[in-house]
Amino acid sequence: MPNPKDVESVPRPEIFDFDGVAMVNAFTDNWENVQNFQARPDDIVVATYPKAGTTWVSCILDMLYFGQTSPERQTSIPIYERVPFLELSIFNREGMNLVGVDMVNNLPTSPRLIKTHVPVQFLPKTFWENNCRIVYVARNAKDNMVSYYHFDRMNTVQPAAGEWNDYFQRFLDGQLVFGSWYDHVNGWWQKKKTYSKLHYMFFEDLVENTEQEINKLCSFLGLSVSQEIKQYITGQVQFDNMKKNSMANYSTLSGTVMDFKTSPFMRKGKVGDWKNHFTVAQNEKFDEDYKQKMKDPSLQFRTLL
Ligand code: PPS
Repeated sequence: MPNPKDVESVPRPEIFDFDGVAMVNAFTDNWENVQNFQARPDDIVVATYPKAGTTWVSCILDMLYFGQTSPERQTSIPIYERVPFLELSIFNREGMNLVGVDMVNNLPTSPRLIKTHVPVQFLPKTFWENNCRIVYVARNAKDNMVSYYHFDRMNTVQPAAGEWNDYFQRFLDGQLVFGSWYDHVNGWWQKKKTYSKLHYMFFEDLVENTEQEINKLCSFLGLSVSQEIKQYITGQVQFDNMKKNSMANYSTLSGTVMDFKTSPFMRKGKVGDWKNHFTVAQNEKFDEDYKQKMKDPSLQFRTLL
């Protein structure tokens, strides 16, 4: 187990091109089993570009489905075990075996809640064949980049973050793990136009009105949940509560793959933190580049509330 003080010296993986998408081994080593994964019709997928609100929505879904029947889950099982990360394959590393496909196949629950960061073209085909429900969460690119930067500083499964200015350019170039944010959010948005069981939601809307987003999720999932329970869940998943909840805040991985002394997983949870990172010149460059890449006027993000 690396000493968190030594996070700088832990070897980091190399990024490589994987069918046009930047990836690292931890997400491609088990690729055949990922692609051959057998979905069930009631499986629910939480798909996101990294750092867009996966954990937040995973906790909401877990409480909606299992909060009444087995509330002890939320206080005894880390979120990454309740909602496994399908393509993750960390084997024999720091004494850890986290193999997403196996973790999903061993889930005792129904429905199974499954996390993925793959771009739409990589989702295993049985999810489409079984007409599974998919919740896609998107976050504005500027805050997404900042959150990812701090995550890459502290997560040894990821390539090193390096200097901020360099990181900024790699984000624009689509050279972070799971590839281009622009391709990711657009790819899933286009899919929504033809696949009705895809619910596309925004991190900013969740911050602005969590309860309203929970209501929309319930309609999409066909769940009838009392107002009282929805309000209870809304309270439980507010940032400050999740930050101190060791089953939601990834602290059980701190000191192994993650180093919370460098940056915690639950960092700020805000809209607009990019303003504390972007220089004026970077912001201008970003906006110009964004216009070139984001051509569909129906997909709009808010960078401030
Ligand atoms: S991961 O590693 O891709 O699964 O990360 P992910 O969960 O998608 O994103 C982590 C960011 O989401 C923030 N977060 C929240 N914000 C507000 N409220 C709640 N409840 C919440 N839960 C998680 C988390 O703090 C990360 O964002 P930043 O901006 O870094 O704080």
